[in-house]
Amino acid sequence: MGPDAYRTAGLAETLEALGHAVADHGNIRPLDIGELTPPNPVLKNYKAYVAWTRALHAKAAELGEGPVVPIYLGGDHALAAGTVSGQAKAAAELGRPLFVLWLDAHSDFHTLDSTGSGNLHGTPLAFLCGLPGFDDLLGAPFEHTLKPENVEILGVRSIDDAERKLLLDHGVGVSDMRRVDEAGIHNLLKPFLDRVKAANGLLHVSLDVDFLDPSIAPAVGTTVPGGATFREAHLVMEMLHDSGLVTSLDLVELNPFLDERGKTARLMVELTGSLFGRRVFDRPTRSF
Ligand code: HAR
Ligand code: MN
Ligand code: MN
Ligand code: MN
Repeated sequence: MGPDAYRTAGLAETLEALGHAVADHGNIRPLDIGELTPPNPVLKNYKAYVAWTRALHAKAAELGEGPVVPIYLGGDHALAAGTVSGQAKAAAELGRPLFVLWLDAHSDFHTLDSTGSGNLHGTPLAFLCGLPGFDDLLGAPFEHTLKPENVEILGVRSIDDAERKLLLDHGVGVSDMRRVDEAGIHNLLKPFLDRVKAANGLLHVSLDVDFLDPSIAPAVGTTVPGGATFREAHLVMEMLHDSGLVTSLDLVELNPFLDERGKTARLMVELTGSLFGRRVFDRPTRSF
């Protein structure tokens, strides 16, 4: 239902009003993958994870070659296993490194072994960074793994013990909400964007609804108090726009059943508008 909620909330119209040409590629379907035995009995919807990842990977590998900026509408954050792996493959073909900004209350860094809940939306980032055990997802080892230091998880405030250890062992960039409060979100994002730029990198942004504070974005199944404010979230999007670096985007975890009259869907659309160039006030540049 997520993609239709974004359509209803005016995502295409918002982007068109900013001068962008928009093509809606419609809803993707999962691939038919036959029988598959989950490697761990606790995993939920494992076959669906594999089937969707393969379909999304193929689509993202194609769109990632450019010149478009794909926006992937979820659906669950498990979607990123397919979209980011496809973008990473395309980036490798272009000979450029892929960086990922993961805006989320959670770090989604469980392996298929370490997850206690079996909720697969808690695992995509571990797959993308090349942790072992995920070979079913693409039917072969993933070749274009992200460098953990090229990932920045921003705004996180819920990390399980097993994830904390894995994040530290692999050197993933993590800026938790305490650091956001102490340093200011601008001061955490700026050095990361500078690194992407210096490396001539491509930048994928994966925006989980629960990055936002539940008071402004209630339509998500896994709310965590103390999320990004309306102003912090817009500032992040405005900085991303100004950087000119963003080459792909996920909008994930929206559950329209939990929304209050479309408020969360509209906010996500507004934030996307800011990422694509909406601003409050611009003084024309004058030289005197
Ligand atoms: N870490 C918890 C688990 O593995 C919660 C994961 C929740 N993930 C999302 N996406 N909602 O960020 O169950
Ligand atoms: Mn989910
Ligand atoms: Mn997530
Ligand atoms: Mn989350």
